[in-house]
Amino acid sequence: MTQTQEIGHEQAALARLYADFAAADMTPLWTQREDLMPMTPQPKAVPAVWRWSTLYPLAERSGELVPVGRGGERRAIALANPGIPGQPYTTATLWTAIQYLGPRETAPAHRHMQTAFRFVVEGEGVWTNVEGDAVSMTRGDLLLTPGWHFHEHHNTTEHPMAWIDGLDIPLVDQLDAGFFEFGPDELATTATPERSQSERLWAHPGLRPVIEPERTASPLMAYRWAHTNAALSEQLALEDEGIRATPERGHAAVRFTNPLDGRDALRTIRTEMHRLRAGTTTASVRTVGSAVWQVFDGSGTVRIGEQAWDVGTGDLFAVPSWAPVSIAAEGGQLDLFRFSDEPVYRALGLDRRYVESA
Ligand code: 1HN
Repeated sequence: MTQTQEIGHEQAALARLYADFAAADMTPLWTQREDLMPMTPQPKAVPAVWRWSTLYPLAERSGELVPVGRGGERRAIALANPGIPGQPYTTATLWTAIQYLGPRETAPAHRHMQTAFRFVVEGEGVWTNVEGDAVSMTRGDLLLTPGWHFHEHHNTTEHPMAWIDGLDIPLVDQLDAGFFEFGPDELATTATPERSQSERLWAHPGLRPVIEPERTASPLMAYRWAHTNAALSEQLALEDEGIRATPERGHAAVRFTNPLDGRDALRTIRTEMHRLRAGTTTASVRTVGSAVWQVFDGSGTVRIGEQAWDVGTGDLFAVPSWAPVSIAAEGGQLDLFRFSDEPVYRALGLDRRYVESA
């Protein structure tokens, strides 16, 4: 055989080998290594911004055209990352939606393994009943719905209300861990108390009731703006007094926690509120795992990777895994709500963080 004939022979044998791999449902690593084990995270989700001025009118139109009720369950419209086409996912692990409830409307009871929260940038008048406990929703409040808790929503007023939902739907989908159950068709309660039972029992600073709770999820269903605002203001005031209080200069931050153990308020989702003094620019930080931010008050510029956006009250942005993010408060003080999947990465030993030097 000539050398050329030998090479031809080997190529034909290789082609047969690959064909036989495919026929046997096998894939060799050497053709795939960079997809399977990239040098750094390669998220499909891309940095993206959604404007409140776009979201709200579309939610309002849904309110006029689309009823809310059994089956669909919620008038929630997901923020779908353009890097993950065909899926209603904001990042690889997080689902974010604007939900709209018209005057006197009700969203029926159900429960699911997916963990959820609501965050309110404007409006009031809806109560979310969590396991039969009526929890009011007003601007700046964070309301929890831990996994497998029955919940329903109820607008008791003559005006509509919209808010943001965050859930770990993509994560639970990947893990094939989803269970769902419908609840009763009638409201568990039509009560409209100022304070939920959960707050009356659990929202006293540094004090926990001595009874043993029934669950390990946070027993506190509402984190009120008055407390969040005071905590942030005090951090900046203490910083002015020369006391160590903030994660970086001009940047106050609090994390919402489970009063049972001081860990994240939700098992799979980290929730935080950040306040930047006017003129402050944060360090550029990369974290493994993804996050979604919503501007609560003020305006500024967010840089994610190579791109920059001007953002204002109500605007949301998605930060994919390992994308560097930096936020600048331009004009006045800037308040932002942030949620992420960090507790999951932490629990699995996959967490990593890198602060780029200025
Ligand atoms: C859900 O239960 C809510 O309770 C919001 O408000 C969004 C998306 C998918 C499945 C269940 C809510 C949801 C959801």
